[in-house]
Amino acid sequence: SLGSDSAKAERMFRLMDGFLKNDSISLQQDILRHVEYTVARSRFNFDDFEAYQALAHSVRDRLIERSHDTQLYFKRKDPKRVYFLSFEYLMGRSLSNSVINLGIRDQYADALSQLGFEFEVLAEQEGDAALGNGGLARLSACQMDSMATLDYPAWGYGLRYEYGLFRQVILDGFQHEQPDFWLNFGNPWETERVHVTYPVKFYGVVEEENLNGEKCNVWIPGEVVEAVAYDNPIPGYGTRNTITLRLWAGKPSDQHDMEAYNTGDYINAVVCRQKAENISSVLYPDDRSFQGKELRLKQQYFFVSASIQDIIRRFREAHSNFDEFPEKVALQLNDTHPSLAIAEVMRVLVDKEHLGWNKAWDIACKIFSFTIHAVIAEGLEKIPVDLLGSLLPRHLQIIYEINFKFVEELKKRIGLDYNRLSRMSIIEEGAVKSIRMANLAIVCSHSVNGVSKVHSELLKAKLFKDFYELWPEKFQCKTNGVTQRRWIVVSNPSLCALISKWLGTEAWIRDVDLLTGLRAYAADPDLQQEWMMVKKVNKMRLAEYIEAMSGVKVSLDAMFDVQTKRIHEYKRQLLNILGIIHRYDCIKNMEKSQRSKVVPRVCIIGGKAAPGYEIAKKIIKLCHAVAEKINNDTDVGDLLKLVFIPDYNVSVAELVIPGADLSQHISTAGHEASGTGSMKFLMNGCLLLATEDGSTVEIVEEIGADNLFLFGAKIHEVPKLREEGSPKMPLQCARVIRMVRDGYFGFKDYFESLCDTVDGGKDFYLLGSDFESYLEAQAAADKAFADPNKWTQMSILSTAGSGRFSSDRTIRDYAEKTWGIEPCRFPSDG
Ligand code: 4GP
Repeated sequence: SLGSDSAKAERMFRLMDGFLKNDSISLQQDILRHVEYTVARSRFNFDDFEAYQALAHSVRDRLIERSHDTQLYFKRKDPKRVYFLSFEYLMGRSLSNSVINLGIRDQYADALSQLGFEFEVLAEQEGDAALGNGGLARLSACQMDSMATLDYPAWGYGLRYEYGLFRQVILDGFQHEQPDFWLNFGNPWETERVHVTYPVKFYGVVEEENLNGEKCNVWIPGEVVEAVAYDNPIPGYGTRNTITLRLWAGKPSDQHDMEAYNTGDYINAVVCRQKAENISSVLYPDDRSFQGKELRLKQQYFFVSASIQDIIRRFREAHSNFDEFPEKVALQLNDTHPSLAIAEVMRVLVDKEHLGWNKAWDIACKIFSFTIHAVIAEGLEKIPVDLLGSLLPRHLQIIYEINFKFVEELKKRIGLDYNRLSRMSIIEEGAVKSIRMANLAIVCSHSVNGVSKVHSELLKAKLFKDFYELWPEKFQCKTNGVTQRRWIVVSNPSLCALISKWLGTEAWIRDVDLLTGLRAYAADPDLQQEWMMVKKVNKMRLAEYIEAMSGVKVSLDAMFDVQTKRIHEYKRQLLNILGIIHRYDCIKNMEKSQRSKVVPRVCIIGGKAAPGYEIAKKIIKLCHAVAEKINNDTDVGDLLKLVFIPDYNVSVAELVIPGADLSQHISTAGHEASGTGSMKFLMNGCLLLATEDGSTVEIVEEIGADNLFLFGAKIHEVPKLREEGSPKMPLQCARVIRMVRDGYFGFKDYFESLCDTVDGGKDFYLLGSDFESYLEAQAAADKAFADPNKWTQMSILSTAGSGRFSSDRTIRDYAEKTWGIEPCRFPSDG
């Protein structure tokens, strides 16, 4: 214990600068020690992978030290903490990010070179931690980095899936999914906390008992699974603070299904128990489209229950009165996935702490806030009542009770408007009676936010109009951001150095608004020259990767035009491919003498399709079929190339984004909640070709409409265009679709249903009506690229304007306006 003498404790914190030293000799010794004793290889004989493991362990030691200091400091200061509950995190690799945030990358690089290894080569040995699907999951990772850097007393909670997002393997142009058993070779970054375990209950019955004359509900579970904590340190940049991402894994519990053991069916009992342990085994690979799967519901409750037990245990260490709970705890629901936490908090406060319903509800309403990442009603999670009732009988009762009280209150406010009452009810009647998780989250949360201005407005005007009218003050906007540490400092070191040189400081890495200082030099020929060189080096890196992956050699003089993100109809990779076919067709039909005027392009597409999403898989196949044709056409040569980058993930993104000249964010207006890829490209001085959707609208506000290539229908125009349908199909679009239909790229029958989505009468995503304006934007991009100075100026202005899209800004906003928390910085350097 640090005792009550706070001056003494303060001094101790100041004195203690960690046991581990960071000079080259100490680092070398540490690495070799881990080779010998952790990896258990001879220090005289180990390969790159073993060197990476030892290196990672030595970095982890430093992270652990800091994380202990941070937790101890938080404990002493006892600030209000935020607990970020997210079902998915796309952390990617940890090594480079950690040593950069710790401020010891160069020291490590030096130590390794003394040992005969290269830092960059070892960094490539690390696999990605891919415990998430797409935007939502990577956003969680960026936000963790910002919470640590800004010294907020924060915890992340999630699930430690044994199989992360599937690996995408392309065979004959078709996507195949392979399991990502990322823990096969161990995970040097995590620490298993064998003592931090909680029982998580499922099934069973609820019985009423009499407690001191009061009726109370007791849940007798049918199954118990143990949750074990695995801690992943998240170091801040420029601070000693290192926070924790705590991920839960399922483990056998002594209490599990005792009945089965007693009946003597030992083997069966063990097998059943193993099933229970599999709760955390696999990540669902569909973003926004699963419905009512028992395992998924189990996963959600498992992680929520363990997290809430952990949070309450921590609170109780310092407090005995739950009145103080809202002053010490903020719980952030990252989408609906963790919203069972509401019922769980109520269960604990009512059934176990016996606070009484009203008091418990009052507390719950003060601690929860809710971020929604969906745009359309179909994307909202619903859980069949029967399923919930069998798996979590007490929670179903609690949700019914919450709903009953809510509807009663609502009747008082709005009268007997049954349509509206039934729209707002947490319970959806119908063929399958279900719980609307978003409604549950909104009813309880004191703040509900969308992830861009446009999205937040859409929530108010459409998806949650009824709720907005009832509680306008609840509805907020928190435009997403990404961390410049990962997306510039780690992934684009040459740009990082260049920016620091011209700004005369590295302070922008913590204070990203300073990037606007680049605006003053955007037209400076010296900066432009250096800027172009950096881009060239990054393009070279990317070109080498492309050649290694696909055998296609690409010209560095060509414009690298990238669209990388999950494959979805609304994201319109198909529009991109049709545009490429059009370009190809134009080149083919051009007089040879005209070809010298064509701006050469390398079109790069990458992304995964959910395994059950047929149309998305066809888009991937079409991309390959078109690439096959174009890349082997000697008529076209370097004027046009198309490559699909397989298995797009965080570490591939780190390579692709810095090397892009142009990137496409071309969702049908009104469908992308925010989009965060665009922000990463923007930071890296890549020009955007985009529709006015999601966060692009704010990017335009920041950098000006003439600094990017906008096209397409605006949000308010979409409904009318949809009504008009195919008549708007322009000739050029009809022609390229015809080429696909006629089998110009082969697989005629297979592509038929894909073509139908465009010219089959509906064209729901408006490829036809946006086609001409898309081609115009592409032509404008060509024209700008032909003028390297102008292009480079636009590129510099893109980076200069990207500061507003840092997750630091987003997190500060959440901290101040939603969570009510303050920085709590370990006093190591002052
Ligand atoms: C995504 C949204 O589709 C994207 O627009 C947004 O930028 C991102 O969340 C972060 O807010 N949604 C998901 C998902 O990834 O699984 O719903």
